[in-house]
Amino acid sequence: MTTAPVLEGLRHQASGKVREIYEVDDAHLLLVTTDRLSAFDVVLDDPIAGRGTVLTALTQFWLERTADLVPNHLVGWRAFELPPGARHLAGRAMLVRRLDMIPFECIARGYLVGSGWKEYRSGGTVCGIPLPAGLREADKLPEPLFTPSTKAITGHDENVPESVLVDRLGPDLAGRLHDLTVDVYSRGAELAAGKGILLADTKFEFGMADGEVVLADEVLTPDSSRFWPADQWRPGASPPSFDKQFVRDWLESTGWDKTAPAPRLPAEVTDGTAARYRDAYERLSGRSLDDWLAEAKG
Ligand code: PZK
Repeated sequence: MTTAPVLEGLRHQASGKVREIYEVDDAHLLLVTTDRLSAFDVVLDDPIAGRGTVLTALTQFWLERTADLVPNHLVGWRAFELPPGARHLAGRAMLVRRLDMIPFECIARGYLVGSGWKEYRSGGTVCGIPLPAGLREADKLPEPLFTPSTKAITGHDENVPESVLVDRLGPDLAGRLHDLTVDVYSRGAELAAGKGILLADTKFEFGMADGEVVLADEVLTPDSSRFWPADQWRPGASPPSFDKQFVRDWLESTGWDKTAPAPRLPAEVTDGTAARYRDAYERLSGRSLDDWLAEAKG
């Protein structure tokens, strides 16, 4: 547990595991992503150099490539667009529109994995949605599923049937969230597949502004999604995570009991992980991270 940095002229509002939010004015917030990484639900002491920049660059990339599908909260990310007290954070800070957040996580699943695979194996459904028989672990689903969840009071999120969204938000808004979730995921998954990366599933957050649904938060990053290297995907086994597998495998090899603090990571593990994050951005965007960062810093 650490304290969020003091930024001149900005009031700290909230901390996520590896991110911070500050208030800019009535209509804007600043989201800052750190270089820290969590594994097995523990935030590690050793930063992964450039990780905050990759998560920010990926979000900026995807928001630009989905802006024709849905308006989004991003207002600025280049130094000159940020409040003066945050310009030194250019590359891992985003100025965003302050929204009324919709209190559901909008999840799209394109592949049968994790808790979805377990539920399918026991009863042929995923989040209560019936699927064809005979699917294997990590199989591509016939169509992406919309499987919303809600923040449970204690820690982890709780899946809810789509009917709960219909009851709480009304059929029009619930239907719009379903369609946007599937459409933005499908756009991302198709582009990524062409670059050798499978997006197995992802989580979106939406908010409202002026009566309009707006895409918020981070978008199609390895923290909000499962990224798989396409060449290591084969149905019948769970593919390794593109980014965290290297850290998880090393931590497992130490015999660590998964309670904080985690063991300190050797340089080859932090450096190898940093290289994987950078590679994910560069493969997806076709742009060097240094080039993007130079534009951010101005
Ligand atoms: C908002 N979070 C999650 C993100 C954290 C927590 N555009 C917005 N308007 C209003 N609220 C939010 C957003 C966005 N995005 C997002 N919580 C509130 C979150 C980053 C760091 F500590």
